[in-house]
Amino acid sequence: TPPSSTDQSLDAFNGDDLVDTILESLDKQEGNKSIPTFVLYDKRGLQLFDEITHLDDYYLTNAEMEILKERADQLAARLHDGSVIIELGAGSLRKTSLILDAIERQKLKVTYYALDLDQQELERSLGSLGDFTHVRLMGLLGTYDQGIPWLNQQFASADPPTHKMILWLGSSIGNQNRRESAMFLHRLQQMCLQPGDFLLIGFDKRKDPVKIKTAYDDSLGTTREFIMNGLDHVNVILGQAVFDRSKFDYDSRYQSDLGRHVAHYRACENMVLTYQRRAGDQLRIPLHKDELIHVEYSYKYSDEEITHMLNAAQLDKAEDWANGKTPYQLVLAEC
Ligand code: AVJ
Repeated sequence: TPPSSTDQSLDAFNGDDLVDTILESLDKQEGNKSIPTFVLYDKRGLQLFDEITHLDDYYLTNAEMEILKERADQLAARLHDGSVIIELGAGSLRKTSLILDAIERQKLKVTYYALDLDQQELERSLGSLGDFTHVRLMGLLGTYDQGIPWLNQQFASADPPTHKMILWLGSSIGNQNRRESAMFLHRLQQMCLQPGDFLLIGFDKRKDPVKIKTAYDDSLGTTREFIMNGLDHVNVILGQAVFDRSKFDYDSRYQSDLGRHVAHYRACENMVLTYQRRAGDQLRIPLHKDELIHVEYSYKYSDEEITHMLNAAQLDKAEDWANGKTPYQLVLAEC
């Protein structure tokens, strides 16, 4: 089955929206400057992230894959003919293939939608999955905010309602703060899920701070390159060389009290970022030496925080699958 990519959701994706979003998040006082996390995921960013998932230091992917290997059959048994799987931020699909293989073994007619940000990467990863007879593969290009309403519309009028399972793996839930993630899960349910639908969520758990810090500042420097590439992507989006990468460094910190890793760009010297507006005027953003620009959070969860998250999002826990070796948790939640 050739993957079919929809481009309905492309519209807002390269336009002035993104430019404004980036400029607004930068044009703040010292301490409040940020760059939206999605800039990390252009074509090169997706490739670098895939490299990260193969690193020993980045324990998350292996921990999740070990659980999935063990539980894929149980997971597939929760689906039936006509069920739809939607993966938010599908990536390389290495771990997803464990699930799809199990569905194929159980001969279930299931449609799988992979939502991600780069068309070529999406096509390449879907193409690498091999042939399925029962599972149908679909690519969906865009952000969550674009893909989710589109999917919702696709299935809105289905009667009986289409049975759905949403995959939110790889600790993607950690990229927003705890309140935002709870709100996102709640909204997701309200928008496109019915009672009996499932959400599979991968939580990285709190653990030895050194292990976490090493995962986000690996010895090969792949994470550093992944983060720094975000500045190149910002320049592409802005259409101007606003950032000189050589004047910035990657600042990686694990805040164990808050249970989160924080990624910043650190200015190596005093400078003024300048953006030439179409109207003719210039936006000038001065930076001090050592000033930080936030780009990414990676929140870690304790058992209590997982329970709290599910309660706040009004989800029931159907399964709770742990990895004994490396604290990591897959939760199958039911609406
Ligand atoms: C893909 C968002 C789960 O936060 O662990 C990896 C991204 N950033 N190394 C994470 C990431 C730095 C990753 N997520």
